[in-house]
Amino acid sequence: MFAAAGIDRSWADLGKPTSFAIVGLGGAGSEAVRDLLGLEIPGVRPLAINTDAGHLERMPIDRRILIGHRTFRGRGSGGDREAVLRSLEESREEILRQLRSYEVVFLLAALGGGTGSALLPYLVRELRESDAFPVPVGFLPFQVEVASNAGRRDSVRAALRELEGMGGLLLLLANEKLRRFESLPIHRALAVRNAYLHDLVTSLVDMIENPSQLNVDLATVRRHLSGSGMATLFRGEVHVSEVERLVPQALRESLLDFELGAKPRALVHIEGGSNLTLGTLDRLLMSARHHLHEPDELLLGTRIRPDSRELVRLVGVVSGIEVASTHRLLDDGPRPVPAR
Ligand SMILES: Nc1nc2c(ncn2[C@@H]2O[C@H](COP(=O)(O)OP(=O)(O)OP(=O)(O)O)[C@@H](O)[C@H]2O)c(=O)[nH]1
Ligand SMILES: [Mg+2]
Repeated sequence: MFAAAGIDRSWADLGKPTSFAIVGLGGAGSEAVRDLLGLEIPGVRPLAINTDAGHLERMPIDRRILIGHRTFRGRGSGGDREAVLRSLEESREEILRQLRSYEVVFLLAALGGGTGSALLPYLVRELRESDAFPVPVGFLPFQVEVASNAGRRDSVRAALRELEGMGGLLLLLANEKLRRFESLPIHRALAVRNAYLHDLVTSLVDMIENPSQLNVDLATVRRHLSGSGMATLFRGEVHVSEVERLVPQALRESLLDFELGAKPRALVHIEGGSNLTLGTLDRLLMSARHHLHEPDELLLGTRIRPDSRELVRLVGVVSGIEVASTHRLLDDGPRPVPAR
């Protein structure tokens, strides 16, 4: 019957698991991918792309792509986003040959440098034109970095303009929000951000690969997220008796300053122990709807894990947001000295 319809592959072939890749772009993006490897992301292929050969060399990742070597001689772009964009044509085929074989491609980049901030919008556009579904995550630099380096602000502004102009999903995390952990060593503070990334990746893989009682598949997740626009992550964990606290707490602790817009959308993945009841799930969902201002669309995935015991964990993507973090970062130039 399939052959008659022009499909010559077997059912088994068509039912193959979804292929996932997580790709670090530039220095910070690649470092984030390396850190995620230590947290385990089974079923997801890690890759790194950079203009900086030395940095790539140090990445314990099999698939590494050096780009722009004629222009930068393997030395990194030194924040020159425009030069990276110009050099991309020489590497385009190689990058796309490697990336187009995956169905879902997480792309991680800091927006304040040259390489990651040029690659992120470029690859989102290219992958959307193929069959792949890109999930872009941009890190906004610390306020102090931007205040002391106008080039970083220009890179962030240009990358955001391109990404926003294209529409579709863009997840943002602000480094500045890590300042509440300022007494921690830097790598421990970054580990907080990486925990968000890890939960994003593992919960989307789980939703797509292991449909739960509530049936969610790749097409549904893709359709939902593709219509999302600017978005961020929230995550948290509470005792089963306190599920009403979970969503407001997770939203308060998110790594971006934002306001919910008029039409928020959300994707929520919930994990609980075998005693997670319909009543608890219902209370959690009512609370989510309330704190997310009755979103137009709320896509839900659930997973029962006996080892969760009395804990309920949640990972969410909220979109349709007004991002205060970017306004603050891009508009706050040096303050004029008040006249005496
Ligand atoms: N090194 C590092 N920098 C981070 C991390 N997260 C965010 N950043 C920020 O990343 C920005 C610098 O971007 P990089 O990723 O180093 O730049 P790049 O994309 O490699 O671009 P060029 O080196 O300029 O070509 C700075 O604003 C850092 O604050 C991280 O985990 N590690
Ligand atoms: Mg670099």
